[in-house]
Amino acid sequence: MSLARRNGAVLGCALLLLLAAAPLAADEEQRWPSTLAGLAMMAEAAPRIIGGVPAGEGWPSVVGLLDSRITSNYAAQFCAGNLIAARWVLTAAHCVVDADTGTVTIPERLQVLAGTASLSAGGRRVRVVEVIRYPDYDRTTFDNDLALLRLAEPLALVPVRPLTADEEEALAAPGTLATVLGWGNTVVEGSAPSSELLRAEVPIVDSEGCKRSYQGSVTDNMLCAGYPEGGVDACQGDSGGPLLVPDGAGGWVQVGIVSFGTACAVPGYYGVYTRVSRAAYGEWIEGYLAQDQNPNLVPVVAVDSPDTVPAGDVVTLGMRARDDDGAIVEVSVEQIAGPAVALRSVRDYQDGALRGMTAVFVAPDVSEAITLGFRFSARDDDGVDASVEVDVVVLPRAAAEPASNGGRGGGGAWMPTWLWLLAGLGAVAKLRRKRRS
Ligand code: 4AZ
Repeated sequence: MSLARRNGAVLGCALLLLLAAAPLAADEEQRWPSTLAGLAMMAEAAPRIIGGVPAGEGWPSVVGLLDSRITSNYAAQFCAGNLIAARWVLTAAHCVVDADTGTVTIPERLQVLAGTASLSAGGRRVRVVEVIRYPDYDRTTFDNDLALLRLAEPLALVPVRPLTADEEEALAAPGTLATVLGWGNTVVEGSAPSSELLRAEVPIVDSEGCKRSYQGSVTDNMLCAGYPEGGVDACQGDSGGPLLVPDGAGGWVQVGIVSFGTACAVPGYYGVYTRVSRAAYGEWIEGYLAQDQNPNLVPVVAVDSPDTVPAGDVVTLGMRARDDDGAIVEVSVEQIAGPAVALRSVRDYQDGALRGMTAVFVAPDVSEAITLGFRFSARDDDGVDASVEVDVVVLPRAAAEPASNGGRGGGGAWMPTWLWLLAGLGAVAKLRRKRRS
């Protein structure tokens, strides 16, 4: 589910939570009248709905996905994920892609809660520096529902790796009892997310049975788990969390990602999971994880800019940054030479990752040629900076050659798409590249 929707749902269910006396954070319980507190304790002892039991602290790879704008972990949690390597979390694409627009959530909006089974105590919020949805994710069918989150730092927690295609038969055959974990909804009707990590055991179901029950909307990229009679299932808020099976050596391996289902725990409808063992997923994931084996590389910064511009024109400068072993976390621009111009800049994102910056200014009115200098900088997730300086010569109107700026300008309309078309203008040759690290 999208960030906004969960936030709404969480707010909406706050009252319901109180009325149902579902377990709340310990410090919140203490503020309740004693009768309510008593009710809360009864609810704590009652069997968890949708067949879950408190998971305890033995699941360090399971992390909560939080909306970074919300300070309470309980209110901020909207999905889950699984740490598959020290700085990589595997989650559902639908957790980080807007269902209506397809926009990928920017990393700054996300945090990962790691190192705790409780949303009310312990653990640590870790920054996300890159959100990568699987390229073939289909937000209307939920096909290929997976995404990777690159964390700002490696975590000293034991990861649980994804199941590979050749292990599927031995470790995840139909009938295998798998374990699903999450902080999601604990009631079939209404909304009561859990403040403690819950776990439930569900058998893996053969694909034919699952496809029948969902009448064709389940693809070979999906896997089902659950009981025909219902009663045990993942639910809203568990999305993105892992479905695990024993790895045969005393550990666990991730076989699924909580993806969707018709309601929760109802008869005739299994829980549907992303089938992690698809060979294409393995290759895609490996490509990103392999980055961690590289030594740190400094970010590379390139700027597209025209050599010369006529006075009065709207000028667009585009900076692209790249970091082969990680992610760009900050970009900036400053003017370093010439009469000050009012520089407007915006960060550019692609697939949720910071990719660069676009800066726009109006070339000042001049009677003779002047040179304006700008410095673009980028910082990567290892804290390494790189920068590039670029000069733009402003010519008096009369002296300006009409074609020198590709006919751009005219009324200040800003068209970023032009920017990349200008790359071949040879402007890059004029750059004075300066790196510092
Ligand atoms: C959800 O909305 C969701 N019963 C997750 C899992 C299931 C249903 C809905 C499976 O995030």
